[in-house]
Amino acid sequence: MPDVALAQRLLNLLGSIPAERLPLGAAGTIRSLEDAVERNLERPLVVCLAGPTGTGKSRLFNAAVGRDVRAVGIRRPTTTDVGLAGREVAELPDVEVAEAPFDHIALIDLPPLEHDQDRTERIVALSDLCFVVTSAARYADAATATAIAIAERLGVPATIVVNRVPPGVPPDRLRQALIQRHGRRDVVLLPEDLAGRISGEPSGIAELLHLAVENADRIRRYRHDAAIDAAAIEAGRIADELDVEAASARQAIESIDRELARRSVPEALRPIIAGARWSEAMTQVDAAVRHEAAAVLAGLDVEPQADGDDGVVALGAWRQAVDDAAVGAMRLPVLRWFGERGVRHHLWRLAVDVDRPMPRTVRWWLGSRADAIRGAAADEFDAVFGGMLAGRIEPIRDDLERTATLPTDRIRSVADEILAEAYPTALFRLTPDIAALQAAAEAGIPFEGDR
Ligand SMILES: Nc1nc2c(ncn2[C@@H]2O[C@H](COP(=O)(O)OP(=O)(O)OP(=O)(O)O)[C@@H](O)[C@H]2O)c(=O)[nH]1
Ligand SMILES: [Mg+2]
Repeated sequence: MPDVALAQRLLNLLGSIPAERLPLGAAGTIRSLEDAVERNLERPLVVCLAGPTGTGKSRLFNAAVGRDVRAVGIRRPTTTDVGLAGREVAELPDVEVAEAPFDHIALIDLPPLEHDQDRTERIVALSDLCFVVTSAARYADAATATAIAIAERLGVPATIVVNRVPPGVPPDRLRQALIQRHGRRDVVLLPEDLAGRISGEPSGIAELLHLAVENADRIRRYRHDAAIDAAAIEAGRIADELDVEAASARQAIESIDRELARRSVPEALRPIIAGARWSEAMTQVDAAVRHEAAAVLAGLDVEPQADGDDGVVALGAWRQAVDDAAVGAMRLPVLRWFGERGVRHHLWRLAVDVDRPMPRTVRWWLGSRADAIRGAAADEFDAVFGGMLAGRIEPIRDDLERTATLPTDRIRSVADEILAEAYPTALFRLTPDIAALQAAAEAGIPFEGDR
């Protein structure tokens, strides 16, 4: 099982990109990633008990389940088939599932490794966590070493569970001996039950399974899922393709900004617009804006979008402002009353067509502020025209901006993290730190010494 949280993050990143922006085939990648995440979320944490014969695997299994579902015995081997409790495992459709008091875990009891190594390998391969069950008497034998080696080769984190540790054995010494034999690994010591109770009693195994569930995400991270890995590889390619698009979008944005800065009302159009009736003038301005917008986008592989009314509204607001400025500038109320009609009628035409001579009447009505008002109104007109032009380009520019800022770096880094080499399982510890270890000790889990 891989890091499902990472896979989920990759899925969210890919999902944040509008479908029409994704390259061909990306939809298929997203779907298979979705399936893989769902499958992984539904899948229980698969924990197997593997190891030499007679070390108490089946007894631990029974203790975890809370009743005698597996034969336990002195005959060697006792177990010849696979036992399963808690949850179904997709790869073991024919194995009956014993009900168990633990959630989220599928616990598997195995025949002894010496008697069925193939089966042990197959089951370890599909497990998330392997408890290599050995005993104080058998910890040093070849079957224990082989079980550890199998888990390691398959990239499955393993905890050595030393079962049946007699009361007289000093735990530190036993740990030291284990390190000498198998290297520094995750080791748990379970004391021998002198009363010889076979099942139905709470045992260290219950707490171990509890710890496993609490650390399920971390444990799953050791494994790879082929479907998620494949999707991560694809995601890297998708990010590369999107980067190409992003680069050309950035170029287009630069070119648009450059062109926008250069564009203004075409000089030849000014007298035509200024001379026309207001409604006709608006049509002319609108056509000029459209023409300039087309020029800004010339050579780019984009289409201007359908027009809105914003341009007309902006033009109306501008003319109102010109009117108000003209009327406000008239010195006397009586001039205002008479002048309103005549002067403002001229003023916006003067503002549009800066080469048009100012009629004496206008000059007379507005007095010394005539030039300033005309100049301000003209600047305002140019600004409104520029705003209309920018408004027409804006949706296209925004669209390009979105393409240019897709989270491709994050997609690549999450994909890389998914594909990064598996964590070294030799470093795996079921209890990740001293604090957790102490907490475990307080909870009665029989860990002793440090690691
Ligand atoms: N006293 C004591 N006996 C135990 C303990 N755990 C297991 N046994 C005994 O050891 C013997 C073997 O136990 P099993 O659970 O069958 O061992 P196993 O590892 O499943 O053996 P295989 O199925 O052959 O691999 C049985 O007689 C158990 O009663 C323990 O903690 N204390
Ligand atoms: Mg058994």
